[in-house]
Amino acid sequence: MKNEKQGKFITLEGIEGVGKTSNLRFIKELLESSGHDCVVTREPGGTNLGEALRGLLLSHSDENMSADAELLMMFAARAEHLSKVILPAIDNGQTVLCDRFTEATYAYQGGGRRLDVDKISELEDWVQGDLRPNLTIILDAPVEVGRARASSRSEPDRIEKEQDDFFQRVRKAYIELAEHYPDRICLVDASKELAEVQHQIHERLGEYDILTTID
Ligand code: Z5A
Repeated sequence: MKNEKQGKFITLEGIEGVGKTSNLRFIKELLESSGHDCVVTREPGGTNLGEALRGLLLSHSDENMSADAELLMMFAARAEHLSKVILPAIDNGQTVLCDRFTEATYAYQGGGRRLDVDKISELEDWVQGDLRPNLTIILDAPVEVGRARASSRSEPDRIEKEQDDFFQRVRKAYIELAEHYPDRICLVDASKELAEVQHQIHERLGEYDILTTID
């Protein structure tokens, strides 16, 4: 049975450079102004083990990592994150705001790497049980827009080194997720200027009843 005081679970998704990091702070402030006690975290990562796995997953090793190993490491990091951070916070009535979660696995490992979506779904059920985010906001923009914005930063990591067609498949998978689960996943047009993107995010949080004031 669900605890009355259970907190919300909100995730932010999108291809690289669409503005997740830029908008995470904005969302946190909106939530806090409605009385939410927020825990901000990220995937892969969020725990000591998760951050160590993140290092392995994104590092520039000469050795190719198999797609299955990549998938399993994402879920290993997620299992630890759920047990140490996400579930305790939700049970404590806090709102968890997470930079990427399982929708990224469907998009990158399912869409990008073309792994069997049924395998991902089995792992999702195994690791998460029936837990799904209350709301996933996908910041959507053409691949060239995200890549151009991200290009001003440091050297690309192992996944960022993929070619445009990989990211086109990732973007398509994200759009399909929003079409399949409109009750909990929405798109925001992130190609607009930041103020407009934030206006859309604010609207979505209202539409999905996330900003209801908490006493
Ligand atoms: N991954 C996976 O494969 N499977 C999984 O299950 C999970 C993850 C959980 C983690 O990356 C990698 O792991 C990711 C997917 C994979 N790999 N890739 N690619 P991450 O999430 O830590 O980092 P990222 O995807 O590389 O995100 P990012 O590049 O940091 O992008 P961002 O956070 O979305 O963008 P930003 O840093 O906020 O903005 C980029 C620049 O654009 C910056 O200069 C901003 O000032 C600017 N910006 C932002 N918004 C705007 C607007 N609206 N207009 C103009 N300029 C803007």
